[in-house]
Amino acid sequence: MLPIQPARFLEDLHNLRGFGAAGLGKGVVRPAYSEADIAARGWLAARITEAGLRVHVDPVGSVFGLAEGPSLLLGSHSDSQPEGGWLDGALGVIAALEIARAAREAGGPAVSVVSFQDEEGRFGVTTGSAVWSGSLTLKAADLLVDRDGVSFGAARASMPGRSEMFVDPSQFSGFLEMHIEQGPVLDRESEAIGVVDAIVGIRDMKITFEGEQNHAGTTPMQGRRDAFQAVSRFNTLLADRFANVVTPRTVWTIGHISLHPNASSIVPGRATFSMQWRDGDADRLGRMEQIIRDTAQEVASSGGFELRFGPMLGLEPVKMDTRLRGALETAAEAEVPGRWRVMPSGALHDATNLSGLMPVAMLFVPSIGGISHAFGEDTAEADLVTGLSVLAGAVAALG
Ligand code: HGY
Ligand code: MN
Ligand code: MN
Repeated sequence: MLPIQPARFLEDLHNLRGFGAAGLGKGVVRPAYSEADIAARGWLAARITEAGLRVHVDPVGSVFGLAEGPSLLLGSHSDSQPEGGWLDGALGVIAALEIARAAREAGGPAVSVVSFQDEEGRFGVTTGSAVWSGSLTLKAADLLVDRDGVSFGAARASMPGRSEMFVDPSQFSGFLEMHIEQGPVLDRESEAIGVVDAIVGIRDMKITFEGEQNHAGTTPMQGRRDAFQAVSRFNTLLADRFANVVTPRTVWTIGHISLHPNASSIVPGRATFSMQWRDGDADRLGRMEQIIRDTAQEVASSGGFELRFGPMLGLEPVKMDTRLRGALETAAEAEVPGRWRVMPSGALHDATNLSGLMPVAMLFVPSIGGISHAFGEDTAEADLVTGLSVLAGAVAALG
């Protein structure tokens, strides 16, 4: 067994939480390229150097800690949602650091570490690992903009210490990512570990309805071309149209909407909103896309709106590697017999992008109340340490 040090692991996890700490509890605000994110990555690079690994910050700001020669890659991301929890991504990065240190102290196996940039998609969808894995060109990524119109190219240019070179993925024999479940299952079932069998796919695009800006008091309801009403009608119709296509696991979300000019006495002339949907079946994602486009077109034509679709970003559903997953299952059964399960991931992870480069596998620890992407996200420290032990057991076995 690798000589992991739970106290050192927890101390670094709490240190990382300090960068962008927000809210009353353990929340963080640490979006990609924010001051807090850049400072956190600087701190991480120093810890990686102290661990005896070679730091490499790639052109988009993903921070690697490289062992000499061939190695197993462990990691996740350290950027957060606009309002996030202290563990989403950070847990996998610090667990990777602790195992890399313990592996070096034990004389092997060789373990490298990574914290990918913009997994949370301030600009795209798992942008840093999408660029590294080649599923998104750097040129295309640089043109992506956040909700305030800042481009990825401008934001990454603000981050010091980036190399011009990307890390060569062929040095890695595989990728293991530990993550919080971000859902209610393990907590509800009082189980300690989830071993992931597959990660869902996703589609994400902006949709704009253009109607007619007008006076909220003098414009009769009949004949208004109120862009918010178009979104409302679209959303209601969609639920009906999806009824015989989706399953209880399918999800779709309108998480961001901007109305122009966004004033209480003005009928909004324009509404731009994010349309995101996820499912484990690529074919179902495609059928949902067609329904979304057709329904938006129907609302636009019947209500006299102009309709625009932004570029659609997406990732395909992926299955975890059998051998790596088997090592996690064996380690889980050894550590918490009968208190673990195989389960799908409804959240996206960098592991999806890496699955095109190398074998990948993931393990989950419980999220209290299933809360995530919110300041209230939390996991009992005993569960965090259990996850670390299972990950270490799998790494030792794969060694
Ligand atoms: O949205 C996701 O699933 C990931 O947490 N970014
Ligand atoms: Mn995450
Ligand atoms: Mn997340």
